[in-house]
Amino acid sequence: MPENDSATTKKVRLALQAVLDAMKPYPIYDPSTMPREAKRMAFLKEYMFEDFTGCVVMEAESVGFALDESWIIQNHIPGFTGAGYLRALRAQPEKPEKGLISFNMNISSEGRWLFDVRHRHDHTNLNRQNGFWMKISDGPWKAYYSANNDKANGWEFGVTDSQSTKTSTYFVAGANRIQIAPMSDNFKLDRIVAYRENRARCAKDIATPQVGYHPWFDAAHFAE
Ligand SMILES: [Ca+2]
Repeated sequence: MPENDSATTKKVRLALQAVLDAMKPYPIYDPSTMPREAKRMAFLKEYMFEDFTGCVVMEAESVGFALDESWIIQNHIPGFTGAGYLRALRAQPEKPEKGLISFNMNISSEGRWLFDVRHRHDHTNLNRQNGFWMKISDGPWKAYYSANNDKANGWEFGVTDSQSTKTSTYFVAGANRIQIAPMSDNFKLDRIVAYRENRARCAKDIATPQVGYHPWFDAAHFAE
């Protein structure tokens, strides 16, 4: 406390100190030490979708992925669900090396699960730009294609590994994972669904919302 602090100088001094205190950086919000972007991405990459009585709906655009020019999130073509869709930017027909995206599921009903992917392919030759890579649990990476190469249907379910349109695996209770990667550029993925045999209607109904969806996790995060 200064010796000759008059009432006036004290008032000014305290007011000045209040301004200085208000501008002092609060340590935990110091931008230079807060890796906000990286922290958000880490959370998204480990996002765990919950099993909703044998039906898991996952928006393709809702989990994190490396920004290595493999995918882009878009919302240009109407008819998608959720906040948009993933569009493959990379053609890697030989093997999936880049653009791997994980979808983690917390499964409560152990047993045989089926999968499908809502997608679209827009090349005038419907046999082109129509595939992607997918790895289910510990199984091998396999090429999957749109099951429909006869006519342009827009957004649709139905993918095949060239052997069968019934893609399935055995899931244990607890954490399970599927992964995707781009194979042909321009292929678009809207949502991925996993379901028990008797829950196909829930899984294929596009009105079924994404499970574990948080209201603050909205389209604004994915604006281009
Ligand atoms: Ca979507």
